[in-house]
Amino acid sequence: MPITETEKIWMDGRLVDWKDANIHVLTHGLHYGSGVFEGIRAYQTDNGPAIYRLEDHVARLFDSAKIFMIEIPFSQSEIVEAAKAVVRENKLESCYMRPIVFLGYGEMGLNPLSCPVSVAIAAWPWGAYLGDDGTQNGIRLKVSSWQRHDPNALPPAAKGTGMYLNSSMAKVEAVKAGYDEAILMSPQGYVSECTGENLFVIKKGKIFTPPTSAGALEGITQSSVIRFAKDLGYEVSIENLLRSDLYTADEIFLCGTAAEVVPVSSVDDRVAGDGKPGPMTKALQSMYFDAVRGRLDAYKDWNTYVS
Ligand code: PPE
Repeated sequence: MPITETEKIWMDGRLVDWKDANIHVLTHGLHYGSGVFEGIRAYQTDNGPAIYRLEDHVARLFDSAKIFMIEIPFSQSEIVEAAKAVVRENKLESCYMRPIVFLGYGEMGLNPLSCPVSVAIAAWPWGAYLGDDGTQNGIRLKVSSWQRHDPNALPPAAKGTGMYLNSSMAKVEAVKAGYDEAILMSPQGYVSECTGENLFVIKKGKIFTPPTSAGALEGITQSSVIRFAKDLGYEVSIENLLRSDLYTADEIFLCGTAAEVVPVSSVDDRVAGDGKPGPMTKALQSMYFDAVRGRLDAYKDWNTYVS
């Protein structure tokens, strides 16, 4: 999806012009994928723009960095304030935000421990990641021939930049085959997640989503949806799912910061329910869109206003 340029990017402690946020070609992260990142959204609310679950995203960024032994040269609260400044200074009403921490220029080779660490936060207006039609009517999924990485090869709890070659290959394969998005299975044969979204399956009124041990990122949108579902009185279970559970589901949806909440109309050409977004999916989707826009009192703690 194309990027719309904005004015300023926060880089290593200060706001620089968009065109000046550059790096050297021998940057460690470019060669070895040695970086961690987040995807965050800010939404327009009645009290101005609010970043959704900012503190949780920043905490996960620091967890990801810790897993790879990358030391972030800022505190969590400095990054929180920097993120707010990026939305404010670019005068954005709603946007997608990309904080990234990466090993910079100065060392080459696989021992990165003395490499300088850079941090940047960019933000730009970004529409529906899987298309407006997908958000409304549902998307078609395909189980990938690529597996999610084993937790002892690359830890799924970390959002490491290099790890996304796996997702990218699965995405390309699915799109070239005429589908919208891919589902990755774990090496143990359980359903893991999509290329950049967590997956939910609904069967006989009960909601299921795979655990981190199946290779899924512990999604922040996933955790919002679990709370909404419980508050609506639905039963939710985090457990391993088989490929056939996808084929016999009454409803399926996926969720993530970029994608938001998106209904699934079919998996490997097996139609989910009647192929239209189901009632529980629609209820959770509309709750999500209300919560991110600060319209639900119960979840206002999750909206961080930028000014
Ligand atoms: N799984 C993966 C692999 C993933 O990348 C994401 C976010 C999720 C699940 C959902 O996590 P959360 O955003 O906390 O609900 N993917 C980010 C990057 C997508 C991209 O294309 O780049 C995102 O949604 O911002």
